[in-house]
Amino acid sequence: MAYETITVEVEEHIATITLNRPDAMNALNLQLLGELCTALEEADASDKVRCVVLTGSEKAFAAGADVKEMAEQSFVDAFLSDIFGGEAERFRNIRKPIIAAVSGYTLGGGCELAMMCDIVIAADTAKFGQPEINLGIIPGLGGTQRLTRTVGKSKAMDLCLTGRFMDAEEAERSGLVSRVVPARKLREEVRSIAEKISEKSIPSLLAAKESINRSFETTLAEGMRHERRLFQSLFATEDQSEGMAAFLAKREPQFRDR
Ligand code: CO8
Repeated sequence: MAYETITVEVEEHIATITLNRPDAMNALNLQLLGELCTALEEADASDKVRCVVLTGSEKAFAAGADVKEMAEQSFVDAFLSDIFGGEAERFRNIRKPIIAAVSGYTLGGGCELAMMCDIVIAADTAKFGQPEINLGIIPGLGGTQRLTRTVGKSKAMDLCLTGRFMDAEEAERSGLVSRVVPARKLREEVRSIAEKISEKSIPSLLAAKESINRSFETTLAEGMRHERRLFQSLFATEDQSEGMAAFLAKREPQFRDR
């Protein structure tokens, strides 16, 4: 499929989706989010793809939702179109692992998009923030919800109420990103993480992602029950027998996604 605001490259088992609006710091508009969701759904449905990498440019992962597109919207426009609501739901439904590889500005909707991914790897040049308050609005794609669950109330308040940016080191310390790497090594490091993930059995990858995401939605007791059922269900797979047999025979497992 031909896209105008993203590029998609599939190499071996990894689909790399690159946000591509260089003139607007990869600002997220309806077209970009629509194309992104379609590309993610294609990757999710593909037998070949086992892991997705979502990235931007060196300057910006994404500097937020497109202010030019939003500026003239009235409440009724935003309410009736449920702006970005459908896309957020489509993103949430992706079952394969998604790694965000971010450098430069990762702001507003861009920071929220990174948080919608499963793992965030940051270049040391990355700058994170929820500057919506400077526009007379608040975050609308998880900046008050996912961010608070991720970095805690005090830092979420700090970021959302002042609109300040935080650097990659502070983001790692706060738990927003899992690793920080030198900018020139970002591509290579993320590739190696994606390759490592791609070697695993797809049923267990999907189950792990589903179970971790469930922890955001439910009580500990319910989450533990859900985890246990998924854990038990994996004993119905051939890959569980293979993984354990390989361990005991001191060899590498040959997973078949069955
Ligand atoms: N939207 C549209 N265009 C943008 C955006 C944006 N968010 N960010 C940058 N651009 C454009 C600029 O307008 C400029 O275009 P032009 O050359 O045509 O004037 C170009 O990108 C380059 O930007 P700058 O000249 O400003 O570059 P600087 O290096 O001086 O500054 C910054 C870079 C700091 C990133 C600056 O551009 C900036 O502050 N951008 C806006 C950041 C922001 O406020 N983001 C939050 C937006 S609101 C949001 O994300 C809400 C999400 C929730 C929506 C969900 C609804 C349910």
